[in-house]
Amino acid sequence: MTDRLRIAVQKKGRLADDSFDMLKKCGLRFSVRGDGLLARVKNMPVDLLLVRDDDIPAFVANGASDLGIAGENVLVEEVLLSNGKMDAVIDRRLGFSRCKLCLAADADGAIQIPANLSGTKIATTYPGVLRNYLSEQGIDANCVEMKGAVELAPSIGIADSICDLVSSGATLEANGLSAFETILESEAVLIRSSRTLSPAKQNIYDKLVNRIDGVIRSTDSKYIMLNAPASAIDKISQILPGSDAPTIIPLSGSDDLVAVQAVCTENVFWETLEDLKANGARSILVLPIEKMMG
Ligand code: PRT
Ligand code: ZN
Repeated sequence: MTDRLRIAVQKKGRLADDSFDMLKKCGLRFSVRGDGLLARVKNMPVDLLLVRDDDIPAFVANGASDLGIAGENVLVEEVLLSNGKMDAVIDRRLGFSRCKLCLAADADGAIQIPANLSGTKIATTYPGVLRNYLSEQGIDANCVEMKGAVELAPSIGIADSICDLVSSGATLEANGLSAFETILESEAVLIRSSRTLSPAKQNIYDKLVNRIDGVIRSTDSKYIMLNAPASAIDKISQILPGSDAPTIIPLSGSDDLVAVQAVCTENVFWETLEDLKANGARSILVLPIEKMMG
């Protein structure tokens, strides 16, 4: 039987679509349908194990899967609940599904800073991370474990505050709550264990992570083309975000103007374009980059 690399991915939920998207951008061809637990990649020896996000770190740790894609929040929680015994670590950060695990309470209530939590009840779906934080800070508070709808706990009197994930902040606001402390900043991560892969799987892994790195870099990267007076090149090169030496090309029929082309590895905002224009750049074009390999 040929070795196939197995990756555990959330089947359905906030992480699922972005995880599938990233793997598709890496050139993997697969379809996810029905109740199947396994999706076979057609053009690479890779199988996707489709599961709930909370199970992903354990599946990687116990060898049911070679890799996994999950929120850092879930990885940290599962490792803490295992008292650090779970063999699952971050291989690399993936840059999507960013969120924060925050402490929040009634915007005008008695709890405004972490020290106010002493002797109170905090509702959460992250008891591991919360207890770890409380003990590190020397705060003596009670953790009320819930499976969901944590934001409702203060209004129905189950707890005095909450510890929950926040992305836009709309849920907190809708429930009259306000975040006063961030315990953990999270994004999607690729998870692996300390086990050595077979040479065949290692080969597939090397190829895959090379492509993942290319996808991550190209997500924020842009190709910029502009014309500018030769005398402005130094200033313009400094403004271009995250670019190495730009390519400078003389323009036919012009002694003074040159064309500048550069790969910018950081986000290019409108402000950057306005800054470039103010420094003499004209005909500025910003193009997306689909793939990159170093
Ligand atoms: O079924 P399964 O167990 O697989 O999924 P799940 O329901 O446990 O998780 P899911 O799909 O909701 O989230 C998966 C992962 O997405 C999380 O573990 C995080 O890593 C990441 N993520 C990013 C988020 C959020 N943003 C997020 N905003 N997960 C949850 N939320 C919730 C939060 O709990 C709160 O209820 O969204 C609400 C707050 O959102 P805002 O935008 O109103 O602030
Ligand atoms: Zn879950």
